[in-house]
Amino acid sequence: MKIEDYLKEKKQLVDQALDQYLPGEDQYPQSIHRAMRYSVLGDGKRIRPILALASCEACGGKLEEILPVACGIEMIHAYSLIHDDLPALDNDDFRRDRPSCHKQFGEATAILAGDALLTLGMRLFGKPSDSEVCRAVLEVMAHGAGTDGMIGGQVIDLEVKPADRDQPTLEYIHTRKTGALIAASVKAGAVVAGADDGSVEKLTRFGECIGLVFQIVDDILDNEDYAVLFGPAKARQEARHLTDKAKEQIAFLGERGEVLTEIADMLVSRLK
Ligand code: GRG
Repeated sequence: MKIEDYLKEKKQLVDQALDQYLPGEDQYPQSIHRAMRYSVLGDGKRIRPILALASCEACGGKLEEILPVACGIEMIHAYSLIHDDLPALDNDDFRRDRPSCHKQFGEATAILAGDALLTLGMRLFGKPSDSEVCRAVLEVMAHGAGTDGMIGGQVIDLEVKPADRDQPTLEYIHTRKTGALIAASVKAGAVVAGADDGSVEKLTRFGECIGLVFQIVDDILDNEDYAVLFGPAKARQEARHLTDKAKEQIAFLGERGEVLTEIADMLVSRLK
């Protein structure tokens, strides 16, 4: 199967499951459920849940076990975007080509919609059939989304002005703000599949490398941080180097790692 077809098929699967896991628009209290659905079901790439599915499949796991976890991950991602767009943070009026959540529903509802998505996401991490797996997934995701992960990166991004960012600071921000949730998605897939510790470790390294690549490419496209510090050509070179490193980590998967390898190649060469 071509990678484009794989991504399309898995995006559809995730979108259908998200639709089912989210409370209905008419469910009381309607205002919050409408805001949650609006933000999650907007036109996103679903790269994090697809990585979780691909990682789980590469390790021989079952799709029905990872699907709720993958949806929980996308909900956490949607919450981070809602909160990031708020006036107190990035103050963005648009997200995914339409008004951001607070523009559409008001600030108070947007804050609560983000909170509710984080909570529902966590609830979905308790869905796999093995309780030990649920415990491990909760640990992986709470770590990836918390103060040593996404939130930690966001805090330093707020506190250190772009002009004052040296390479270690940039690396701290980017491995956490964007990279941690991407790495956690790949790791959660391996954990749900019941992969051995060595394999989980290698897949986590893969996730960390492509997570950083994702942000470096974002910077190149937006001419920010990495692109400013190193120049776009060197930043691109670093992204390619990290992609090679990522692929080395999963060489042990052989043919089963093909989809993840192609996703890594796609992320480094994306143009939007
Ligand atoms: C405010 C809790 C909190 C966290 C903020 C992820 C994040 C941390 C902020 C998002 C800011 C941002 C736009 C960063 C650039 C990289 C990024 C995460 C882009 C959006 O992710 P995509 O491209 O979006 O996967 P789609 O819409 O495709 O899901």
